[in-house]
Amino acid sequence: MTDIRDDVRFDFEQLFGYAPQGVWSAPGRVNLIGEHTDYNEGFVLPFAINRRTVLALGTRDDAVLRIASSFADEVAEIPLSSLAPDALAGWSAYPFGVAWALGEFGADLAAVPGVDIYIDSVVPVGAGLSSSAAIESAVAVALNDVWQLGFDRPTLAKVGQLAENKAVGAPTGIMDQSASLLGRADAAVFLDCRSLESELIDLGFAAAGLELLIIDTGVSHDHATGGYAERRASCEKGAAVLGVSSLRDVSVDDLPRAREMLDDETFRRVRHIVTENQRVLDTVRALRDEGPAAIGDLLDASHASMRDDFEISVPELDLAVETAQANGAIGARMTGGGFGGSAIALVPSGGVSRIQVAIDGAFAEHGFGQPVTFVVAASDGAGREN
Ligand code: GAF
Repeated sequence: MTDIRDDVRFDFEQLFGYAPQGVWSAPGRVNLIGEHTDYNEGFVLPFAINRRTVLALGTRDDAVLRIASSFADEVAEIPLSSLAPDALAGWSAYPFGVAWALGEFGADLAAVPGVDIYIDSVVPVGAGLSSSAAIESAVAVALNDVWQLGFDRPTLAKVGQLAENKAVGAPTGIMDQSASLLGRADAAVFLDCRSLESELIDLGFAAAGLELLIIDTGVSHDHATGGYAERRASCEKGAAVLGVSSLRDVSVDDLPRAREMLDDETFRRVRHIVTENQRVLDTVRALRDEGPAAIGDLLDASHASMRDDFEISVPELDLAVETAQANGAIGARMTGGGFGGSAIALVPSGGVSRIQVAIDGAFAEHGFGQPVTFVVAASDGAGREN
């Protein structure tokens, strides 16, 4: 089997006609718990996964950016001086958007050389595993290195988020880029999305005889349109009516009063965020004090809250979760922004194939498309490969 790092070097040289200066990579992420809490200044607990986006980069002697990839036919090209959110479209808006956003954070784009970049990826697209954040983070660390910008990782996460918000047009939070940049093997990133302080929490899955199974339903989603932005707007409305700057400032004890002040739908959106923040804190405590076998009920409760209160699940995700729970998973939930994508199940090591078979059977019985199931491990965040 060839190594993707050798492949991108080879493909870069074939396409651009010279050897790249180096190879960088960044992982996708899975969120263990803490959904839609990031843009409410709450808590999240994602981890970087062992599926990476890899790029080769070479500097040019002019001020032009050229980007090619294994997943698009054309070579996209733009002068550094023309970078602006409105000038970007299609998949190249992700990498070009990062270059633009570095400028917004203070990089002098008039003083840096142009670059050629070739990108390849084994992060599944549309699966809710942040293939987009993986591209943004790989490009951010690579440009930060070759342009010698000296930004720290929390700042690079904000750069990636700005690219996604303004160049791609998806009103997403800071979680995905943070996981891709701050992740470590066998650990989750416990991030306070208000202070942006983070801490690595040991997962200990292997020592506990557990595996984290991803069930990609194949139902694709898009956070630049529709439901994601609507949920964000509901949260902002709830915070405004309750007189707080963000739902981070609402506690579980405040919920009875919130019920009296809010319409039913907004109340349920708020209740999801408030209880989900508490579940993240409880999950961190359980991981520290008792180990991962103790977090199953929290995962299950998170799914129920997303299905019933936040209403971002779909029948395929509910079926994946219920089937995993009924076939030996100690906990399961949909993960990511919702409206499609993947579910996760925390499963005893010997029980993975039983759950896979049960899920395949259940999906076939319901006439749903065949899901893709695979185990992921917590891995290191973005960095230079060679
Ligand atoms: C998507 C977004 F990009 C994240 O910022 C986060 O809001 C997540 O959905 C839901 O938790 O992945």
